Amino acid sequence: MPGPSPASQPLARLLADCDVLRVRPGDEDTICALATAPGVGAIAIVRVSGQSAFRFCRPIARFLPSSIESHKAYFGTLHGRLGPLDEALVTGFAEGKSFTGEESVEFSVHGGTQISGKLIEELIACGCRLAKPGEFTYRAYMNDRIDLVQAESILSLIESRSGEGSSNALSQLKGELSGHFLDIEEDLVWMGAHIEAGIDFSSDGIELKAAPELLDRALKLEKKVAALLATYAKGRLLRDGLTVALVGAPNAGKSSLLNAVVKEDRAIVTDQPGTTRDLIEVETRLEGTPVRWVDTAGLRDAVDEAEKLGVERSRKAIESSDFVVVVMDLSDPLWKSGFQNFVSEARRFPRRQQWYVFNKVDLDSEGLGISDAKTEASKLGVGERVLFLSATQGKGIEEFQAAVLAPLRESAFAHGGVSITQARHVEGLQTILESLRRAIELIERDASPELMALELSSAVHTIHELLGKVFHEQVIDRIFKEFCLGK
Ligand SMILES: Nc1nc2c(ncn2[C@@H]2O[C@H](COP(=O)(O)OP(=O)(O)OP(=O)(O)O)[C@@H](O)[C@H]2O)c(=O)[nH]1
Ligand SMILES: [Mg+2]
Repeated sequence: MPGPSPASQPLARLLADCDVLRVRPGDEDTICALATAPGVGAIAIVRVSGQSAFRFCRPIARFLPSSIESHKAYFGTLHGRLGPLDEALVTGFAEGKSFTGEESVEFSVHGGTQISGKLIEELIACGCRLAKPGEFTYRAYMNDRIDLVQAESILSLIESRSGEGSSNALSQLKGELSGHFLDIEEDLVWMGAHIEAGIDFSSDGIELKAAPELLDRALKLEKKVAALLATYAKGRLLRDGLTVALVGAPNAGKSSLLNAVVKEDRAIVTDQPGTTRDLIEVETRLEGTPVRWVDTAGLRDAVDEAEKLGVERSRKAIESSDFVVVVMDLSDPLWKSGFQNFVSEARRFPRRQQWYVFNKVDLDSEGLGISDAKTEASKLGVGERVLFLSATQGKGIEEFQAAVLAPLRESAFAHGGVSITQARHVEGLQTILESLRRAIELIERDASPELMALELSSAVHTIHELLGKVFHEQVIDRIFKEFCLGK
């Protein structure tokens, strides 16, 4: 049966519900798993965690002393039921001093799958259970070593594909993002408590004392939440990298531009319009950020079926990219009408970054075309988004790449350095923002304080879910199943 809606619970009850984590079947087992990538390598690490970790490891690592010192590595020969297994370094971690918070052991054995596989079999024979994906991190969360946001950051750190992405994940792991969420929680609880305490049941009905102070705090919080939400655009780019679609009319030089950027002849270039039929994707790194360049078929009324399908794919590539680079041929006498069409079409994608690139400037020896194009761009309101280059002569390529990266550096994205990267955080912050806006409207209208209290309780419940302060089984399962085994 569904429980009562959070909005119907008073604040005090919501706060009391925090940190009540439910122990589930299997949570008290001692678990083991390979922590390093399977396959050939110099060493492999097998992890064990749980209340019987030391006891279950002893029959295998007989050289361990009777009192194991935490964080100390012991060297010796491991034994299985059928004889010696390997020479290994074994490190013990006392309860409360390990990543999971439980008694833990790490075996560093020789690499390859054989030895670590046999060691895991022996550990299971001694009473351990094979860990589920993410179960070590799950236990760290359950034992209050990290909150849910930090747990997610571990996954981001492992999966991060850029230097900036991993530093962002590390900031999250160190608790920077949780700190922002805790600030939001503090503001919401402060407001909720003030509303509940300030409800004055006077003879004229219910009214609220200290409303101006409350409104001021609510407006400041609204800005804070909106600013944090705005960091998602950058956070996602840091995590996944960016996709840049090169589009435009046939023969404009899209494939030539792709080849110039990736410094390789990856796409066929000819002077025949309609050369590229299919999408050509090449990945590079710009200042550590992965960038996927997608060369597309020239947009025109296709002359045959293959080209028609290619043009459809070009349109799909526009929809799914982060950046659209419209390539135009400055030497084409008809560039102006093409430019106007592209700008008006781009208005359909207001959120996406657009660049208008005029290629073949080497053919514009007197620079008349450039000055014409600049005037036209200002008229169309895209003067800031125009670039001039020559793909075949390599002129303006570096400036072009810098322009593509510019939004990543824009200070509008900055929020105390850390960005949100998870869709779950976006959903949660949006819900909070909506509740907050409704509460602000209620305060401004001098409406019933009870309604305000309901909105704020609902927002407090959401921030608790974000931080994992309330146990939400499905959310927790969804997060940890993304992890690899042994993490
Ligand atoms: N002079 C000059 N010619 C260029 C430049 N860039 C491309 N070209 C020429 O323009 C022609 C078309 O180039 P592509 O790169 O194939 O053009 P595209 O936009 O990919 O064309 P489609 O695949 O047909 O849509 C080729 O003959 C290129 O050599 C440039 O910067 N200067
Ligand atoms: Mg092409």
